[in-house]
Amino acid sequence: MPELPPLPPLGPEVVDEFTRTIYGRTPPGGELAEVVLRSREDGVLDGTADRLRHRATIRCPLGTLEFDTLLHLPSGVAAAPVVVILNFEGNDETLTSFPYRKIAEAGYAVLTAHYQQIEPDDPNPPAPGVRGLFPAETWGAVAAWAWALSRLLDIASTVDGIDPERAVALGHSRLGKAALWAGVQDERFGLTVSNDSGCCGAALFRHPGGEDIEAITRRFPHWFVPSFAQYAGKEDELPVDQHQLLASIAPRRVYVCSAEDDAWADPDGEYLAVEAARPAFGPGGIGYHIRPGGHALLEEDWMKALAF
Ligand code: GTR
Repeated sequence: MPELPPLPPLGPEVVDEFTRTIYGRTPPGGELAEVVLRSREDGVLDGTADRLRHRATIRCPLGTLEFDTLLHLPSGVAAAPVVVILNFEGNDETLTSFPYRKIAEAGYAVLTAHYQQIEPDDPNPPAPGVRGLFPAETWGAVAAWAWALSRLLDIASTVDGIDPERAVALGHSRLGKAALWAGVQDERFGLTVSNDSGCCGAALFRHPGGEDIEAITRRFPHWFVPSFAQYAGKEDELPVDQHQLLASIAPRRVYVCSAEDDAWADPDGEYLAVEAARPAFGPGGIGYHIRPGGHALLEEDWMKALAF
């Protein structure tokens, strides 16, 4: 493996380099205009949680963005810490894929929205997403999803029963990349969790294995700034590497989850990034697990991350 860029000095310059080279600049603005309660069911999941659905409106410079959220609050908790997470298949699909009952029993609230209601995952989207609501900006879709995690926290902050001072940004795979970028930029997140986030997430570019810049920019050009593709096959010329991304979140906490059979996300490269970033954190500031199995966000990942 080629030598990694040095960990120090960290600071705004390193984050600027990630902005310029990979993710693009997130524009200022985008204000929460309205959060309308659509439904509320108390005592679901055998009385462990209350389930609320909202419709949120965000006012952006060139128009408004509307999307639906699904919230689970742990029953009987006055001010619960909250996990914000985008989902892949729609809010209702999380009712069967997220371990909501266990999460509620652990005392956490979860607020989720469907990622493609924010920004389509398509190099030639049929309709523009939130990026079309800001003038002349160059952010990629990963940055738009990261922006959405911050908006989810804005929404959570308006709801009784949540302690917005204890907020977790969590994401799986491409949305794990977004969670890390949200964690770097939004200091309200006390914990950032990436699950199987791989290339442009927690995995080192300079560690060979799994997805590389050529593959990711060919298949997903819309995720990043267009100029990132110039680094295809030139990983060791990148001015940054992902241990610096993790370290940029310090002193706030980070937890990285890998899976043994998820070679495309390069679990070894994720582990090495965590170890290289560790000196930037205080004791217990960064954690890692690897579990058997493949590319998925499983109950074990949720519960180990929340226990951390
Ligand atoms: C893959 C992509 C990865 C990862 C994954 C996912 O196709 O190559 O970077 O993001 O999708 O999001 O499941």
